[in-house]
Amino acid sequence: MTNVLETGFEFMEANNPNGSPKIKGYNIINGQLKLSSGGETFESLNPALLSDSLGEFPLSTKEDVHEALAAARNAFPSWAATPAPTRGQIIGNMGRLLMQYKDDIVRVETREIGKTLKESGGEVQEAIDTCLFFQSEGRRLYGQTVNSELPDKELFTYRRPLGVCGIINACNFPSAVPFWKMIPAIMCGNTCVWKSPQDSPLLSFMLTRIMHEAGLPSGVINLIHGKGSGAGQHLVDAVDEGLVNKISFTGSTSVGKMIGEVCGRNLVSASLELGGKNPLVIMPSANMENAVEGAYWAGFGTAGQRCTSLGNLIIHEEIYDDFIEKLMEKVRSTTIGDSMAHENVLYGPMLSEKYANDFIRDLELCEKSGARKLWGNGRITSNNKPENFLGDPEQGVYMWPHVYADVTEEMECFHEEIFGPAITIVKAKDFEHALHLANASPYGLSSAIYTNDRLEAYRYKSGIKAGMTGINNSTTGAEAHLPFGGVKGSGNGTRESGIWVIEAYSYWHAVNDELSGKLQLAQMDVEEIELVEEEVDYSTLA
Ligand code: UN1
Repeated sequence: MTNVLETGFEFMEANNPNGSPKIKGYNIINGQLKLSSGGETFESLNPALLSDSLGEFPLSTKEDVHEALAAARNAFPSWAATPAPTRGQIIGNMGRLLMQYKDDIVRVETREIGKTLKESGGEVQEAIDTCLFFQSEGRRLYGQTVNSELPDKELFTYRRPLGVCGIINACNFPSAVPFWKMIPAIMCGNTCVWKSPQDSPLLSFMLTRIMHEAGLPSGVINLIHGKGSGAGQHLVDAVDEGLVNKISFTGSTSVGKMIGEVCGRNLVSASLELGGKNPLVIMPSANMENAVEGAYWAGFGTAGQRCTSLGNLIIHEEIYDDFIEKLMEKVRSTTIGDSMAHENVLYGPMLSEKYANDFIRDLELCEKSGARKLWGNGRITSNNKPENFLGDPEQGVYMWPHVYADVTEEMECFHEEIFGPAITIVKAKDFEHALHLANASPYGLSSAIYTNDRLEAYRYKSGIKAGMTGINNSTTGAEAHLPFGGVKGSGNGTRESGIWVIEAYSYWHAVNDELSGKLQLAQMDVEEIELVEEEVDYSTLA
């Protein structure tokens, strides 16, 4: 067995044809590098260049998952007993190491999931921000002193850790989102088993190594690789076996509901951050250039693969045609390609072949629903590519930007999340109608409005059912210290980020300390203060 920090990275005998490194990846359990007990592996491919393999990673078995859970369980007592400011210091070290290695992490992230370098940079920064925020939260983690109703008695509240947390995230935010979950989890004194997304295992391996380099004791965070239906499912199944005290999941609503059911029947806490069909309303008083830019970025930045990406673009009828015309100018000239090879691309490939297939299926839903297609032609190939595609599209999994107009509430594509570069445009008769449409999908994650009418902005933010709302801003771009999460089909009401996430990884422990040396009964031995009954005629003052 090799300790994660006692060795460098192991490269496969044959690197890739283009010379890029291909590594042998491991699980990290109790600080040790481990292969799958079943001996099987899977590959991680660069979606911008499918011939570029980042490495081979263990396809973890149930046994591996259970070994990781046991490691987390063993590490729990001493980690929970480590002073919170010390836990915070280790988290601070993680933030500083992420800063030091930022350029390398950013390039690995872009190589592994195809996000542009600029966006990967933003995301790694979000992970750094999270560490810096929670470093000092370790010096707070406040409880309260509370007055007792009885004399010579004190009351206190303490935040206590939950135990072993199962962490499952999607690969679209493969560094920020696991940090949103694991950093507050360990700050509160919990230990974790992290099931890495199957499409970003190298990045997860790198980040877990950096966490250990920052001084994290063995067993506090255990990394297991594999597929959702394999290792991920074993982790969820372990809730039924009493081995997990918390699941934190970011992914689809259907999987989230399944996890919520398993956790619910075991009374285990679940944080569920699920899908969105985020509405963005454009009103006539808005600054049009600004609104076009915001809608375009919300819909097509990150190839539409954020859970906060724009879904339904709701435009007031007075400006419907003009707005679409301006938006289409931008859409038609979208620059797409591999950001490792070309500067200034708006977006790169889909996260992986799987995401591409799901996206194509969702496009069929738009076609079938009778929406009017204004732009887009499925997968980009050498015979089917938009004007500003850079490079050879056959080398990766690239999609056209898609725009569907004249969508109505009755259509299925109005209600379904389409994870990729596609937006559905809906016409609103007036503000009330626009607000109604914004609330009409089954989701409630992010939302936005462009208006210069303050009353409309006020009515929108108070009338919308969503976890997040942007005013004169796009639907994306939540900051690392505001609560992130949704309502309705977008989640179960838990939040990530900022001080609010602490609720999700700790429970309140109420302690009373009876100093009087005798049994004083609450409610019963409390001194009762009688009203002083006196007839006063206050009307004489009037
Ligand atoms: C996600 O898509 O799961 O608000 C997270 C945003 C980013 C995070 C997105 N800061 O768009």
